[in-house]
Amino acid sequence: MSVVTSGRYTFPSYNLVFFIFLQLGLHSVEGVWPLPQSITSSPERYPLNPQAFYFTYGSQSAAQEGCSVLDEAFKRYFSLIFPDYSSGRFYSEVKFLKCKNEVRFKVLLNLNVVVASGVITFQICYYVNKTEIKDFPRFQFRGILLDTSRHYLPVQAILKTLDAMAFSKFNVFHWHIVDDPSFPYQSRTFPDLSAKGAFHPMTHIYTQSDVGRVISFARMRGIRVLPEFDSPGHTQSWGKGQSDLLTPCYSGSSPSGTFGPVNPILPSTYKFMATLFKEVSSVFPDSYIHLGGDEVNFSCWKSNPDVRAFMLKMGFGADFTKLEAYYMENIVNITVALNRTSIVWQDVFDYHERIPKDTVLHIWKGLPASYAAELSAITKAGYRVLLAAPWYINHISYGQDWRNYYTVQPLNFSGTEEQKKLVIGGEVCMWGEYVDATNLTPRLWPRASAAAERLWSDEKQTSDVDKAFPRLQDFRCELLRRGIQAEPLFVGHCKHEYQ
Ligand code: CP6
Repeated sequence: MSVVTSGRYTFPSYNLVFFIFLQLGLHSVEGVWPLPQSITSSPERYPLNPQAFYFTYGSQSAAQEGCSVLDEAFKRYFSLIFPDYSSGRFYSEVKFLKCKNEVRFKVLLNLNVVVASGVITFQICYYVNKTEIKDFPRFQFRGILLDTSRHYLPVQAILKTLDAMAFSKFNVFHWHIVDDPSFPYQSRTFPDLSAKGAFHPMTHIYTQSDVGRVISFARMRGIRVLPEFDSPGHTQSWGKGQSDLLTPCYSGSSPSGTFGPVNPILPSTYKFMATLFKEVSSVFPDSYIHLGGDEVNFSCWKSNPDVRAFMLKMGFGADFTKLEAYYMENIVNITVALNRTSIVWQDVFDYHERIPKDTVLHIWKGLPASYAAELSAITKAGYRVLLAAPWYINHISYGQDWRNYYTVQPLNFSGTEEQKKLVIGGEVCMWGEYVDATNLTPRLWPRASAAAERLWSDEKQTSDVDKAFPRLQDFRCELLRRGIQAEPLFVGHCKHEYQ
């Protein structure tokens, strides 16, 4: 058993190879999801005794005993393989006798019910087929976006999602933490942002300790936390706790009382942003920060005479994309000074902004034809790119929409081999307009798992969506068994319902 412990990638990819092996502990190859790069299963079966079973570090592995991420993962996965043994309910009096090959796992679990009284000796056997797996991810970035501004998601709901993410080998939690409707992040330096901008100043916030819990829970599961503080658009809630940050909109020659995007013409704006991002970079250890930059509405900037005067002074004329570019360049430079790499939505590239070459562009717009053209253009310019457009899971529809997420071909665009290498991965976006803790889990799973296989597995081996169907059905049952309330794909039942 070997373990991937460190990055040969810019995005360290520390999901663990043994995760897959462990799924085999209870189910046959059909339940293995996402499909490993290579898996050979023989009919040879071996008894698996929980009292003798243990995980071990590969002798070639960079990590060795005492690595808390792996030691803790060993414990979690032990419980998933031997749930009854681990709960301590049934096995305390049980002796493990020699197991015979013909004893079936399903039958054995039924024995559990009668253990309550007396000292009874049972023969309890788990079996695993002899299996060899060689595995590694196709893409280094496999993310899920949660939006905690449109609806507040309790920390528990986030942790549950992180757990489910690890089961599908996602390795980046993109936390779209604030936006127009609310500002739940409780800032140390600017506490008014959440005190005035959250849905509720005490209950609908993420304290520093909440954020710390999310980060360490994610880290234990091989998941990085990528914070997004989206600006200059999508910032209505910021204005409540930070006066003079947003642009005053005008109606004719006087202020209308409404506000637009962040005000790009004031030095105080950049001072504020530098302080905020300094805090963000101390709270979130990841080397990447998502700066947003999407969907800026120019009408308020246009209405404001001070903004128009600034434009003339800067030589931007009436081209507001230049103003947006000027703003984003300044924000990107702030994160450069903090030794962080930026990720921005594709809009920033579309405005031809002068941004550092290591910036990652995030594609969210369009139908297959248009995102393929964008992939070509961005990689041609030499930037790395992340693909989200085909995996907008908040846009669900009747029927088996997971098939659309599965059949995406991320590298099917015109470009050289070098260009294709610049596609670092993809992301499933769960925007929050119609999603809160009541419907998050069933909407996300197993849909996101379909994207997960596209991002992890070899495209040729997983090109047949009909072959994937029974495997995904099995995997969805496994998610249920692990406490994730994943939706059914279609008519059917789960085997574990009868155990
Ligand atoms: N919020 C923010 C959103 C979206 C974006 N940014 C969005 C736009 C269109 C669709 C889905 C989501 N809700 N901040 C765009 C990246 Cl279809």
